[in-house]
Amino acid sequence: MFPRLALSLGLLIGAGVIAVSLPAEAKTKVDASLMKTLDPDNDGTVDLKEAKDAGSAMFKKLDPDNDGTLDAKELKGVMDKSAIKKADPDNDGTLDLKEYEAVIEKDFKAADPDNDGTLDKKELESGKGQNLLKLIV
Ligand SMILES: [Ca+2]
Ligand SMILES: [Ca+2]
Ligand SMILES: [Ca+2]
Repeated sequence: MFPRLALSLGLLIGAGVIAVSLPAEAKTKVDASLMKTLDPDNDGTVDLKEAKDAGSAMFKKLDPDNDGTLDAKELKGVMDKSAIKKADPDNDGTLDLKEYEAVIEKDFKAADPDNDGTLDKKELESGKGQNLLKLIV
């Protein structure tokens, strides 16, 4: 009886670890419908202007009180506190659209190792591309 119980407990704990570790690995898949949103000119890649346009739509979505800035609460799940601090040169604790777009530009460049000014599906789905996707979708 006891070894059985220990075994089931072990299985439960194991399953718990797997369940907990999954979300960290959850990736945003760049499927056809997401690509359509991000790539209005339909050339198969996302350029910086398209990323910024998507980002400013996201900014509006994150700013329901519509005061033109995002505070840490509104940025929850998108940027953590230390990322916000780095992105906030005027140090007022919130990001305005200009500051938000500067982060998009930085993450865009980081996600574009071949430096051709566009992100293809593979670059968007890379680790660095995921950082950018968080800001724009
Ligand atoms: Ca495009
Ligand atoms: Ca600011
Ligand atoms: Ca590229």
